[in-house]
Parts: sequence; structure tokens; C-alpha cells
Amino acid sequence: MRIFSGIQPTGRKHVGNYIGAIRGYLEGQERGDPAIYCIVDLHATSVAYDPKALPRYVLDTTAMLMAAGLDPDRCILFRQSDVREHSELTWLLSSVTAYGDLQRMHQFKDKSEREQELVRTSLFLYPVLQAADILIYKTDEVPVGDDQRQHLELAREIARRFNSTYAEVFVEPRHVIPDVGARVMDLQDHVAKMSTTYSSDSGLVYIDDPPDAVRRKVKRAQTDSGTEVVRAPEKPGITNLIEIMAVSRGVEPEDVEREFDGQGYGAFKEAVGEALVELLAPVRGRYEELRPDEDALRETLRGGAERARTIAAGTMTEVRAAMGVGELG
Ligand code: AQP
Repeated sequence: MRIFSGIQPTGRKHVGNYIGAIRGYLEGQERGDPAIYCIVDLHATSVAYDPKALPRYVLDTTAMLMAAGLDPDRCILFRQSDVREHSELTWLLSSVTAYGDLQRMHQFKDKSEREQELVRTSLFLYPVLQAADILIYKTDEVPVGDDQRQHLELAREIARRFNSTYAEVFVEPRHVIPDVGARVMDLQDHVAKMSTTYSSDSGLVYIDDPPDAVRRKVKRAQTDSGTEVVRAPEKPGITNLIEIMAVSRGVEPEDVEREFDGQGYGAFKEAVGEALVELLAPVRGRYEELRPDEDALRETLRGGAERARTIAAGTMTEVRAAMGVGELG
């Protein structure tokens, strides 16, 4: 079972990333043969960014993933740009990607509208690079949050079109989206997902927020009318907090509803804050230990890239032969 997922080096990661995706990485680490996790710095260049800060953000994200429990001895953890085969495959896959499909991508529509100066072609091609990341490892499973559903469907379509046009090289990957916490919502705006790009500071909880900030943000989270702690379409705020609580404690949402039946929003929010602090505080502690040793982090990424490259290079030999590009053999 090959497992792959990518995560952006956007500096600090939030609870949505943790609950929606990183939890799945940890679970995948136990089953993957191998489990491959990639810090996608090339994706970060598809919107305005700071080139001087980017290498630092990659190290932040590396330390954060390791603090959350990824173990480079049990998975492959590497930086995308260190394995150049991803870029080469992006170009080749763009020849089996329909322009119209890329135009339909929600993320491109949302992010291109917000770019102030330049809508980069790389933002448009983002899903093709993502497909290359996944397909180059002949991935079976991709743990992701719900927002990546459309991109994953496109990756499957690209694999199918390549295989039927050239040769059976790629595996059609399955997304693995958690039942609870697949879309953690912004604490202040319940129609929006918790997001690095769009959420305000009070709308998201960072994994490394100090405990007091976590408690404060949850306490001030927008709730809905009524007093009952139950999941319902007209109670998006409480539903979100119930899911966060369930995941933080490792129980079912029904258990949370039963426990807080009749207790009101105030007591419930306080308990959610505490549960999140309990979940995040150890991760924050480990992050503070790991982050200062930049040589060790770089060494981890170098080792991971070497192992990833071996697999990626093998796939590229097949792709080039199938497409008739480059010298054969
Ligand atoms: N709110 C969320 N709920 C559940 N899962 C989420 N993910 C992201 N937001 C939520 C999942 O986290 C993984 C990594 O995402 P990313 O590398 O795209 O992270 P990012 O760009 O730093 O931040 P956001 O907030 O994910 O993205 P933007 O800024 O674009 O809104 C993915 O598997 C994702 O599904």
C-alpha cells in the first residue's frame, strides 16, 4: 500500500490541517509501504510569496510534522523541489490534462480572484503539479481534507487518460478523507473552512498557539442560536466545535453530544478549549525542541529526498519511454 500526501510550507499550520490531514499521515505511517510525505515548496510559488522566508517555512513545517509524530525512519519525508522529477512530470502530464478541467477548479477560481498583482500560470497548473506529486509514486491512497476532493478527482482523470493514451504506467489514487473533521470551519465564519489564506487570526487555531490563545479563540468562537449542544444544519458553529472536541478526545461526536446534553454553550466551549490544549500542547512542546536544530531538519529532508528520488526516477523512465521523449534505454 503506497501512501502519499503533500502539505504547503505556509509557516504555521492550523488545527484544520492537523485534524483533516496530519492525523491521516500518522495513521498512514503505520500502513504505508512506504508512506511518503512531501513539503510542497513549488506549490508555494504559485501565489505571491517571500523567497527569503520560504526555506525557513519548509523547516518550520518539517519540524511541525515531526512534532506531530511523523518519524523519518518509518516514512519518507522530503521537500518537493529536491526531487526534480516532479517538475518534469508536471510538463508531461499537462499534455493529458484538459484545459477545460483546470478552468473548473474551485481553488483556482477562489485564489486567482484574490491575487492583487499577478495571476500566475503556476496557480492554474497547480492541480497538474499535485497530480505529478501523487502519480510519480504510483500512490494508492492520499490522506487529505475535504477541500482537496476536486483536485484528487482530476489526478485520477489524468492517470486514466495517460494510461489509455500511452501505456499503463500510473495507478489511480484513492483519496482518504476522514469521516469527522474533514472540513474544520473558521471559528468566526461558519460558511468558510479554516484557512491559512482567508481566516483571520481569531478564526483559526494554530497548532503552536500558546494554551491561553487556544482557550481564548475557542471561547470567542461564534455560536448559533439556542442552547443545545447537538449537530444540526442550523447550528454550524456548534457542529464544528463538536467535531473538534470528538477528534481531540478520540471519541465519537455522539459521545460529546451525550456528555454535554443540557450544559449550555459556555461550559461546552470551555471544555472544547481544554481538549484542544491537551491535544496540541505536547505537539507544541516537541516542536520547540526540534525546530532549533536546523542541521538535523535539513539532514532529514536530504535523506527523504534521496529515497523519494529512487522511486520517482524509476517512474520517469517508464513515462519517457511511453511518451517517446528522450533517449530510450
Ligand atoms: N479547514 C480544514 N479542514 C480540514 N482539512 C483541511 N486542510 C486544509 N484546511 C483544512 C487539509 O490540510 C492539508 C494541507 O493543506 P495545505 O497544504 O493546502 O495547507 P495551507 O495551504 O497551508 O492552508 P490551507 O488553509 O489548507 O489552505 P488555503 O490557504 O489554501 O485555504 C490538505 O490535505 C488539506 O485538505
